[in-house]
Amino acid sequence: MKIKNQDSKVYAAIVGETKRQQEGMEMIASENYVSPAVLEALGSVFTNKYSEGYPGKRYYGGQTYTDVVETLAIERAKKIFGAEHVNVQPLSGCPANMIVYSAILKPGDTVLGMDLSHGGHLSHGHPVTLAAKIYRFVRYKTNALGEIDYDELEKMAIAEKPKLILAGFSAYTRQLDYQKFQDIAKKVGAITMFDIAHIAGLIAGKAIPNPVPYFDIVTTTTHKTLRGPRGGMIMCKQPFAEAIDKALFPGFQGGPHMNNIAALAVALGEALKPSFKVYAKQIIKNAKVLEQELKKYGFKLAFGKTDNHMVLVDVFSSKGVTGKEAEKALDKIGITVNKNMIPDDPRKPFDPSGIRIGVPAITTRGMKEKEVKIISSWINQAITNHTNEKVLAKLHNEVIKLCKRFPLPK
Ligand code: DSN
Repeated sequence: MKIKNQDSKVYAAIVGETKRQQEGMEMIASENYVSPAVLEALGSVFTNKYSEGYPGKRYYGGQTYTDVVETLAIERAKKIFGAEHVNVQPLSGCPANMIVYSAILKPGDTVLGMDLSHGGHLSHGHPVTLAAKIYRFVRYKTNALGEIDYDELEKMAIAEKPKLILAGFSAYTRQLDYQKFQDIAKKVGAITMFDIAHIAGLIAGKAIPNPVPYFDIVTTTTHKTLRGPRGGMIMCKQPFAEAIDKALFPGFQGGPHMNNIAALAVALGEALKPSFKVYAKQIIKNAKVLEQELKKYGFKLAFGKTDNHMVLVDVFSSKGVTGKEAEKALDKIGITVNKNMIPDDPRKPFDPSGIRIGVPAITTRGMKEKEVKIISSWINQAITNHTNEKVLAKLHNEVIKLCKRFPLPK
């Protein structure tokens, strides 16, 4: 590495982070490990290039090869998701969502989006966001069975007359009824949008049904289950294409990050391979085992169960341990998760009742049901002994040993 001689401080941080990732278990549901090919593309000379505009219609010269990689990314995404139109330039998920809002809404327009504590996402209209200052978001929730309350959603749609009905989540663990969203939107004349950031890889690997045919617009990040570089993507039906492309550039962003787009093309190439289907299906199997094992240890899960890659565990009512304490205990044994609100959480966001645990990254390392059972037992032991440093140190050694048997992608 050239950095070693040039900048010892950054080099040391890279070495440290590499060791942390190798010896620790990444169970933050939105994280993953990219392949060396994706990393190479990210570190390629494409980072040097400005390419405002779109393939064949750029504002600067020298676009022979940027057009190649952007077109490859678009065509591969279309093939994977069956999308009519794809824009691969959003810098990440929040900008992608904001670009869509600005393309189809006027200030003050109403949007129905999922409540954050019920698994939604900040960018779906949480009051602290810029989007919520511009548009009028009304939030829907899940019912006692952990399902989206579609009857309530329909009533809200009729009462609120939204311009946009937004599906999507960052901590919700159940399969959505795509048809119901479409039917409700049709009834009130709303546009439909689904932010599939968390489940894009499960859809690409055909482990869960593809929502792209059902929704007018679909946004995603590219670095979660899809296992690509950090970035975003917007897919839409043809009638929305021009407005969305213009809303992105010149409306919202400047030059696209072409090294990310090259890396995305590589990742989408990987997602087209049969091995990605095996990966996506294994994620679902691993999450199911995690769900069953944690229930066996007496943990209550928000939404009752999981149909995707993660679980949301109510550690506070299950074990009297807060989300913050559980996150810290797991950190000490080398398992990284995040504290998370549960539906209508009586506690505060900085120390909520829950933790969110996901399996995409450990599945990339090749861990299967057998390992997930062991990991579940360690999670239980760490949380129930969260003040016992001796137990935590012993568990940490076990985690390191297992991680060494399942190295990061080479
Ligand atoms: N931060 C991502 C997540 O963890 O779900 C979503 O933006």
